[in-house]
Amino acid sequence: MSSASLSTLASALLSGTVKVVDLTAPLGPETPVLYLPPQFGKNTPKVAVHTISAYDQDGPFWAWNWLELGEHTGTHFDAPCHWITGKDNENNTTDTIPPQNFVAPVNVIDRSKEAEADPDYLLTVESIQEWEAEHGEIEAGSWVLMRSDWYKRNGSTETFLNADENGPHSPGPTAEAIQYLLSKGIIGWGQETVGTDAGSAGGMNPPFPAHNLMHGAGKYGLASLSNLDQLPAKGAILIAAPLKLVKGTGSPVRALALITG
Ligand code: 23J
Ligand code: MN
Repeated sequence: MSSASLSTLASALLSGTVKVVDLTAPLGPETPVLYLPPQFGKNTPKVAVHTISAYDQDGPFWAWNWLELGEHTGTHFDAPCHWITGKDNENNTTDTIPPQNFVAPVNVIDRSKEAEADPDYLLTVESIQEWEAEHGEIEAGSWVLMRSDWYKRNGSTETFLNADENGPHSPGPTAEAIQYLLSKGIIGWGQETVGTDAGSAGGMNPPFPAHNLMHGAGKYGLASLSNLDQLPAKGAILIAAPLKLVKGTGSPVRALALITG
């Protein structure tokens, strides 16, 4: 590719004909985190911010904090080593994933109406194929994100996790949908809920199919995304780079999209 395409992009960014959309939720003590019932083991903590100094006797001219922060907190990236199926893959940790993989085209499947009508909505192969018939085929190397408008619930853990005595109710993909997307060669799957799987995914076959199948195939996940309602179905570029945590299984990210118009 000639350097002209990058100069075109540079001008478009400066003139505002290419815009940057923030796909990231606020990250702080109020950020909802996943809750797993006891049979699944331990849980991740909420964010804690500890003051080192605030222009005071602990640091007269400066303010700084240290954080207690789970890798899988808020808007975050799942690396293949997060799941047992991906544990022996090459370059499966946040510090070894090739940086080229952090910038890619993105397909956005809008199922917000369906998720509003049914919080347990599951994206199926047929539904993806309908989307492709309307918007074009999902290409190898691209991300697929499901828009559900679920991010509008992220102000409270209760509305975001949406659990009752039967467990959490939030949308996600079927195992077959993930298999289909993998057959297309996608690089990652993401959505707006607390994780990349549906609330009901613990009872699926395999359990947590987005995690199990994507990471087994060496691919990535993005969870707790925001503002997918600002993206076109096709044509945007997603930028989502995890911290270079040594042997990291995932990381909070500042997820961004470039869009035109
Ligand atoms: C561990 C177990 C189950 C799930 C998750 C983590 C996540 O959603 C995550 O943040 O990766 S569903
Ligand atoms: Mn995760």
